[in-house]
Amino acid sequence: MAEAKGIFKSGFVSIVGRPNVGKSTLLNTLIGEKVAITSPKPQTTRNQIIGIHNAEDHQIVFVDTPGIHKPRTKLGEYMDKSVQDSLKAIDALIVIADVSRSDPRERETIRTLAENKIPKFLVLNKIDLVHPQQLLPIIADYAGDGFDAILPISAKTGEGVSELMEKLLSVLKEGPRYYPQEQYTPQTERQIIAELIRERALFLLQEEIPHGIGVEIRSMEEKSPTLTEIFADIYCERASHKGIIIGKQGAMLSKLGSQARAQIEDLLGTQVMLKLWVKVRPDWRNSNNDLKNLGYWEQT
Ligand SMILES: Nc1nc2c(ncn2[C@@H]2O[C@H](COP(=O)(O)OP(=O)(O)OP(=O)(O)O)[C@@H](O)[C@H]2O)c(=O)[nH]1
Ligand SMILES: [Mg+2]
Repeated sequence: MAEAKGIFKSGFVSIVGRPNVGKSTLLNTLIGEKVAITSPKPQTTRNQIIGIHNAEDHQIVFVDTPGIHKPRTKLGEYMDKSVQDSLKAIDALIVIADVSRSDPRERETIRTLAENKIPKFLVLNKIDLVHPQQLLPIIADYAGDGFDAILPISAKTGEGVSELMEKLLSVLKEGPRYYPQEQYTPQTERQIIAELIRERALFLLQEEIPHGIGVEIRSMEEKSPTLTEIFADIYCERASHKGIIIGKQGAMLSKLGSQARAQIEDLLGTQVMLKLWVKVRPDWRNSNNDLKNLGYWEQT
């Protein structure tokens, strides 16, 4: 960009919206790496996930957040606080709506978020699922809300994502490189691995069970340059859930383990020996201690 010559631009950009609208999918597409886990079930993301977009003349630090919902547990309150915290000290805001389904609560959430006085963009996601003509009334409906732009995109196919990036760059100001250029996330390998295991649980298990699951990496050891051994605990809330997670003769746990292992091997670039234990922790989502152990606590 000619006008940016000599100037290094940077900033923090939060990605917010209701559950399941595609915030984490967009983060991954923007970064070009799997930084955040995604799933067809709502309330997948539980805390702020940072993804860093690096270039020679700019750095954008994206903050993915949990979907905005009414908290019912301490974990829910923590998730809600993660969203509120992500709105402090940011340089721009991406608000996402899902155009493939209509939800009156979404309209209300977006109106509230539009009150933020920073540069803000409304992203209409999942356009690959609707006819272009369906977009016009939606755009018209949001037109008066004060967004700097309304951008139809598909986080999944990448359509419209480069236009969004250009819009962001046009509002970002001169600033420091907050993270080293080669870093695309500050999350630790342990954190990413715990999330990859949880993602497989979200895909493989039905309904409320995955929402009651937490994953703790007990140990991680490089046995050799080509082999990593990982022990992880899966917390669930009831003995009946434990039975379902383990499955008949261990079939479900073994499927979960082998799918997670494949993803972890991709991440680490070594072979992985993954040992999973399922533990019952009744009501862990309301226990300060358990939340702390699983990393759901004050983060800054
Ligand atoms: N067809 C289509 N599906 C999408 C698109 N973006 C996301 N999805 C799907 O929507 C579902 C939810 O995506 P996520 O990225 O996990 O949504 P999220 O907003 O992060 O959800 P929470 O973390 O639960 O708040 C997943 O099944 C995605 O594959 C899109 O552009 N098109
Ligand atoms: Mg998410």
